[in-house]
Amino acid sequence: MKAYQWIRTEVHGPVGLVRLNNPKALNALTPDLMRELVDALETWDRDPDIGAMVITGNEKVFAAGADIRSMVQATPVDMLLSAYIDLFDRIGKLSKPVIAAVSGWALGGGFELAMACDMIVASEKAVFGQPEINLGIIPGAGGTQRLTRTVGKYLAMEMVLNDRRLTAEEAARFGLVNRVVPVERYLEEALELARQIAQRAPIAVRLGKEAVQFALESSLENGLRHERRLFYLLFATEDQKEGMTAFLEKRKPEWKGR
Ligand code: DAK
Repeated sequence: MKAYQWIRTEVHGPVGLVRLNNPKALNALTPDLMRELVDALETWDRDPDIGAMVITGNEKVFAAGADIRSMVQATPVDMLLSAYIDLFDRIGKLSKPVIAAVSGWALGGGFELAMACDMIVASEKAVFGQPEINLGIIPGAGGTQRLTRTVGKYLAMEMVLNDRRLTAEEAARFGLVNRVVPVERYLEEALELARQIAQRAPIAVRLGKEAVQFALESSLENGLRHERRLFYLLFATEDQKEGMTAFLEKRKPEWKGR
């Protein structure tokens, strides 16, 4: 893995970890930082030795949003042409699972980044919010769409229109996070979850992720049809034969990712 300026990368067995590293601006997501983040994640997405990825910040802040400094004087055309949103979309298109390990602030684009991940593990100090209204704008990287699909219209309205922020416990109650753990343990917990998933049948994990994502984009009928095709496809894998044979032989399966 290359040396990056705005992120730190570590490999923990089959898990790739990215630490956002722009501490002077509370991990504000500058275009350069986003470019490095996506580059690291896409590199691991292609690496057969990596099965899952974790994105984290530090105990005080996950990310305080897009870089306000670089947007003050922007025109609509600047925003339209900015690479920012394409970079966000590329995170949503990764085929391996990505877990956000969040402590402290996850605001604006930082919260949208967490929501673009597949799972969220929160420390009890995490705070989630879409404060863009304070800047005279609205969320632009999924914050009105992903949030509403998860928490429903009424709470999303309050968060988007009036900067209602959620504590970790509230976020758990509204289904926004997978679990809340003490601050000393949130990163280890996210890494352990990633490690467990990375040890499972890789193609089934990949297609399972695709199927769950599709549920957010389609009618139930189309979603069920799509699920069934992916289900049938798995019967063409060696891992399906191995998984079922191992069950019957009362042994652990050995996955090949084929
Ligand atoms: N951008 C740039 N700098 C930031 C920043 C940000 N988002 N957040 C914090 N900083 C900087 C502060 O300016 C300050 O810098 P110095 O004054 O030291 O130079 C330093 O980080 C420490 O911040 P504070 O002094 O404010 O720290 P506090 O602990 O007092 O407060 C806070 C922490 C997180 C509550 C506060 O910093 C805060 O409210 N930050 C802004 C949060 C926010 O409004 N986030 C939304 C940003 S807008 C797009 C789609 C989406 C987007 C963009 C484009 N396209 C479709 C193209 C997304 C937009 C956003 O996310």
